Amino acid sequence: MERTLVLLKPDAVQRHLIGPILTRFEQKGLKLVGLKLRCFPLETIQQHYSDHASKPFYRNLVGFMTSGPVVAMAFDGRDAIPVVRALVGATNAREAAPGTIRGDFGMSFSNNMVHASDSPGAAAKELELFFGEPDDLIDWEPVDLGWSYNIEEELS
Ligand code: FUP
Repeated sequence: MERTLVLLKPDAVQRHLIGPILTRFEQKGLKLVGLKLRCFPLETIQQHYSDHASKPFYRNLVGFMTSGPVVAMAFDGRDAIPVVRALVGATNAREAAPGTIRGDFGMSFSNNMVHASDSPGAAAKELELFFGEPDDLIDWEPVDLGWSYNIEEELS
């Protein structure tokens, strides 16, 4: 099982897309284990995007991500990191494939609605940053687990 971080960016919140986007992840069979609506502090967002600190778009990106509420979510699933990235689609929403979240809901490169961890290392760091407090993450067992997966083949 892998755990990954998803952020619904301020454009998704302002455009009333929290429900439709969360539905995509739920319907896929990912297990929601953490959920927060916050205006995250500037320092949190700066740390989150620290790999991009030297890039020309960094200032705009941090300004955008602190411009309003963000929804942080954590999901569990087999191969959850690549599965979530595939559901989200290409960074530039205009180029993202139809059927992906960015491909279906957006037209912008920078206002692209969703962030998703891109590797196990990034996921670990990002989960600690957004869900690092005790009780932030909830472990629970969905009753349909044996229907979403073949337990013997995939979860043993
Ligand atoms: P992604 O992994 O698809 O979320 O994209 P990146 O980590 O490469 O970039 C983080 C965010 O910076 C993107 F979601 C959009 C923004 N960005 C720009 O605004 N301009 C760029 O040239 C590259 C990224």
